[in-house]
Amino acid sequence: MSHGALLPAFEACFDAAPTHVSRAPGRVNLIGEHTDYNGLPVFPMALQREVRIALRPRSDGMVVLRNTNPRFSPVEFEIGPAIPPGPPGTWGNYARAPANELARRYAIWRGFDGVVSSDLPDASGLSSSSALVNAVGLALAHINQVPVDVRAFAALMADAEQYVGTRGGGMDQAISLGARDRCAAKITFDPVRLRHVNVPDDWCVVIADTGVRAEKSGAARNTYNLRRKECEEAFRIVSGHVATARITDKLLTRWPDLVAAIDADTLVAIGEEVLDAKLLRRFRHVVREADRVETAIDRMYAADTTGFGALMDASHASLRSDFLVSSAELDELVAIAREGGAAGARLTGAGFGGCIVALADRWTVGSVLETLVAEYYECRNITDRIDDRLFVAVPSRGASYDPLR
Ligand code: NG1
Repeated sequence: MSHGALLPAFEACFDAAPTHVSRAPGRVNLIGEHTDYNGLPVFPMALQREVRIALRPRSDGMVVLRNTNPRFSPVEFEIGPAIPPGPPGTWGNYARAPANELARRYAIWRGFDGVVSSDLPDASGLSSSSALVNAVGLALAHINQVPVDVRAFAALMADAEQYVGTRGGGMDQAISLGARDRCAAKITFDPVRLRHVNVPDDWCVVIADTGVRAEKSGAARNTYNLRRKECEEAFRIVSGHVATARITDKLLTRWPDLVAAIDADTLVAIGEEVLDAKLLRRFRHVVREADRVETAIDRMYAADTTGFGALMDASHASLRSDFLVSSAELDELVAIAREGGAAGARLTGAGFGGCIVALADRWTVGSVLETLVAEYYECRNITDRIDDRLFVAVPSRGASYDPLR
């Protein structure tokens, strides 16, 4: 995205020139879904699409934001450690979130005037929300001389986003801040770490949007939070049983301890013994998905498209049947992508709507895109903004805060 209309828009709103641009990309998660809030690895990459804020620091503590998208009304608030939230689901809460958290930890006092623009579809599982949190957070940190160490800052931004009421994990903030060009990254948590892996040159990562919005600040939020609770409960029961039955002597206080101490097959077998049917499904998804992340990274190093694709298919099946976060439209897009020749496809992000990610190579990508257009979008008479709904992701660098002159 170029600065395009952003700078004139700022001048029209604030009658002055902006001094900086704070930008943060969205992401697509290749594999490792609903694992991050359990402290288990994920494997996303940042996109070429991003949230951008043209801004000018103020000499008081106000943050004054306008959005180039007329759907998003103006937002103004004063920085502080207990900022009252706007109505649930409104975009301004994603700007208040980092201001609130930074003010809880540092003596920040200086706000900014800003115009926000984004070429990321919102509520689509591509993490436009965390991109906004990061872009505002980075701006406030720089303006107030708060140190920005990417890994610590990613954890801080993940804590900040809890402000909106979704008990999310830390994947989105970490990849949006720490990504490298041409790379995906394995992210592990507590503390945040990124291992960058080159995406093979002839791999094409296709993103297709169902057009069904996955408002995580709305209805989907409750299901998302419920899944997190179910995972906590399953962990409590299984780790308790493992300790009582002395299956291992290791101390199991977190999910990563459990999956490191006991192999996936044995864990699922233990789950079958001690969990009820619903919790077993959630547990099985998390255990198997964590395993798939490790194997998928090996497959990427080996440039094994077929192997990576098969893991994506297995991930989708598990998210659909065990974790129950897919939808008819997501399943349909996945099936069409496979029919068009994709090596594998799955829902990406939280689910409940939003996007799928499909893996193709340079020889099959044309057919995958054409089949998706013909069998999903044209069938629904969706012809406008097709490039926003269906595109090939370019693994891109993470967020930055740059002077304009
Ligand atoms: P999206 O798809 O951006 O809503 C959410 C969480 C992630 C992760 C995925 C599921 C937030 C900000 N993001 O992503 O942390 O848990 O779901 O893997 O809550």
